[in-house]
Amino acid sequence: MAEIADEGARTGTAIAQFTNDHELDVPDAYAVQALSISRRVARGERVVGVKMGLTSRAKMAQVGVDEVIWGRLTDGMLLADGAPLSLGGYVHPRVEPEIAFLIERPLGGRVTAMQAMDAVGAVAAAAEVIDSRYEDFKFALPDVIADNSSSSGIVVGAWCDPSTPIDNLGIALSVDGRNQEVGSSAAILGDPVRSLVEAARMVAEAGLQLEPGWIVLAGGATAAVPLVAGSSYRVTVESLGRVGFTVTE
Ligand code: OOG
Ligand code: MG
Repeated sequence: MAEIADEGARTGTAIAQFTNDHELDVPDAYAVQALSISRRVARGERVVGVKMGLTSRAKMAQVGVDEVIWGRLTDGMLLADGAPLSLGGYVHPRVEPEIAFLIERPLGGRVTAMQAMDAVGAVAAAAEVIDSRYEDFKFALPDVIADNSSSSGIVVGAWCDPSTPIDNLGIALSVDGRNQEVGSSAAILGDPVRSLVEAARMVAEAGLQLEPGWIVLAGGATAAVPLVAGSSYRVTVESLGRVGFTVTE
């Protein structure tokens, strides 16, 4: 399964849901994810952080799964702010607004929100390109976990002072200059720092900790929007700034 998930991601090819004809529980799905990422690492990629997923009602409703999940980020997923993005290599990509934390001190296990923020060196606005490898973007909870929680690309904006309040920031996702999704960072578990607390707890279950230099994405605050050739996408987060890209024809 790890090979199928990895090949689907590497080549941008749709795959069938594993749960259609396999018993797959959540712990096994995370084991598939870990194996699939170790294939990327064997090809020379480096783990640069984790992404949290389904931390807002809007996201849960869009994909019909209502459990918080996480995935691994590698340097191969990093996209430069403002750079053109080609649809080659994707199955059916979407973009969503995110808030990113830059980890400065190791963080893992059960921590308070205050301990979590103490480990943060900076915060930023970010855009995540998600691309489920499953046909029709349809999956059950174990499927999406095995598929690295749809991780595909991340664009992180300028790093800002970690003391910037982030609990209720206005967020907009615009397409060709028009707002398509608007929301608040409060949609992310009530406060994005709760997502960081969950990240610390969940990676510890996998025997990991959030490492200095890692990026943690808190999870989409609004529904995701499909990428269309020729369109420009921009995420604006009040107080943190904006990031974006244009999809090439
Ligand atoms: C799953 C990934 C969810 C988020 O921010 O909630 C995610 C998906 O929607 O395909 O990245
Ligand atoms: Mg996301």
